[in-house]
Amino acid sequence: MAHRGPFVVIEGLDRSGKSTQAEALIKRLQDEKIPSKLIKFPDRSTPIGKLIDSYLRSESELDDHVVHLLFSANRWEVASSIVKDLQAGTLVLCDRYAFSGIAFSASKLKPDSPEPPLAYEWCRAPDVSLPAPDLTLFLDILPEKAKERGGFGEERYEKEEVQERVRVIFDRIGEEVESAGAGRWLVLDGGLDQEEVEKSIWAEVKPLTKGTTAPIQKLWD
Ligand code: FDM
Ligand code: MG
Repeated sequence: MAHRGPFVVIEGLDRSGKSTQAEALIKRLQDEKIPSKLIKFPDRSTPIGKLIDSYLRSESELDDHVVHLLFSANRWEVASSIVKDLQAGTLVLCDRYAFSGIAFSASKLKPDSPEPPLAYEWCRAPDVSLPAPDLTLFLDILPEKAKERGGFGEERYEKEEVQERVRVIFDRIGEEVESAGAGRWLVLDGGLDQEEVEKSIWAEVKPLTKGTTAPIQKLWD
């Protein structure tokens, strides 16, 4: 049976170092001549991504349900190309995925109501059956520490109390990923020095680079 490429996701709070680590990892993979590709969600370049971008910059308002479904649609736009790349033997590295989708939407509150506007299960539903990652690296950081890093506070969700709630939901997601048996969820300390985080990520990813014959799983199925 032919080997396919592994699907690796990096998740975490804003300013946890995801994008820095994703770039360092893709460079390492390319140096090692391992076929690999970096993608990112939201992909702000597509027509759907442009609606998301304007919402995140607070240049437009959208109903919470609507923006959640746009984030999911933004993944479905490229779902089949992820599968194609994996089947061609390419390692696909993804900076944020459906887990951010659940964590940020399900953490929302409304000032005038005790009930969150979007239930956890409702948030999970639109991403059911997307290709499931083989490994998710969750860069854990305390929101108070993330806040001290540059740029925090520019976009809609970059507030300490939002990030606190998001972090709690990410914990729940991690447990569910592990118990569903669809891929590993690994928590890494994103508060450590960049080089240390790079080392621990490489230790996890290197063994996957030989590819796998395991079928691509589907998220939450
Ligand atoms: N975000 C990201 C969501 O709310 N839902 C999603 O499905 C995804 C992928 O968008 F605050 C949030 C998380 C973050 C914001 O992400 C923009 P980047 O990584 O800063 O571009
Ligand atoms: Mg951001």
